[in-house]
Amino acid sequence: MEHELLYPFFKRSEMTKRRNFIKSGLALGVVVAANPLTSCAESIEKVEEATFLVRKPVVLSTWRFGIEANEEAWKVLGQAGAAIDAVEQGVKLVEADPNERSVGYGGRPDRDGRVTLDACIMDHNANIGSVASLEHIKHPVSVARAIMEKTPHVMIVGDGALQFALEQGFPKENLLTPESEAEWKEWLVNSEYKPIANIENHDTIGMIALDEHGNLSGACTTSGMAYKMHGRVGDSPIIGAGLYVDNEVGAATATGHGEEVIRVVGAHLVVHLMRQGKSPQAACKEAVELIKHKLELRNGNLEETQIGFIALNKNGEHGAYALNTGFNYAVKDMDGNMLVDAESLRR
Ligand code: SD4
Repeated sequence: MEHELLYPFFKRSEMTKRRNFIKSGLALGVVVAANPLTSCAESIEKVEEATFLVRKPVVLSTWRFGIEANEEAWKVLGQAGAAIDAVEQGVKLVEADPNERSVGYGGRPDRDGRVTLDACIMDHNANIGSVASLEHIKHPVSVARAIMEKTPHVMIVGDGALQFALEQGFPKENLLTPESEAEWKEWLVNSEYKPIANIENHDTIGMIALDEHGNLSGACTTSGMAYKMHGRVGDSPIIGAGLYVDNEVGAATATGHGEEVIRVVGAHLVVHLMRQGKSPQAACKEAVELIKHKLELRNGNLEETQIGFIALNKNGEHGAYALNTGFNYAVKDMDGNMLVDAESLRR
């Protein structure tokens, strides 16, 4: 397992805080990297000596479907592959699954019956690519990556995104499955727009990973809010809102009501708070608190709004936080793959 001395950007006092975080992480069942030949206590002793144990590789994904997506990403990470490849492969699994009705193929359509997809990707060099309101393409995350790697731009939307995807050889497909179409027709009867987060306990997939080389990357992909207005774009394809990666600090991604996440530039805020020395968990919590505060100022409906953040830092420490109960995320490292219930501000 990997041990590495880190980080110039943490001051000594922050190191102590982080040491305590690692200890409390142990109490919560979060496993700290340890040489198989040393005990946990010895590992902590090393931490006492201000040596930080980097736990890598590690991958985190939003929601329950993150378990399978993490396994897919691990096929790359476990072979010493790059985080950017891992996150793309991981989320593609969910994009292709017609039974996941909030991402990719089989995603719930907008109110006009059109499946429009949003996705973005970001690597350790701050290379970024993004698509919004893309129709007929099963893997928007790969189109986002192609934008990142093959164009001078970072974001292409709607018809332009479709045109680019077709030029790149992505097949044009019908993404509206009979099941999603039937649900949409049922919705049309009342046409009442009531976005519900935590639908069947899964939603947008955001994935962030730290690879064996110590590089961070992330991806985020969704069909967005069901029955949204045609052309509506949420936070998921917006770098800084739905996803952000700073290879010197950490990475974060969001799920839930995109409008609220955009308002506070959520994922960037979480990473910024980690840069200031906050643990991933504390950073996610503070971002959620700000969203709650802004909602209260506008008399927003706290009960019906869900927001969830997950975050990972360069040490491989992770955390999450949600506005309302019900959000969970999957974490995979060399010790296993587990679903963690996120803490929330509201019960
Ligand atoms: C959006 N954040 O389009 C996405 C969807 C989502 O819970 O995650 N909903 O706003």
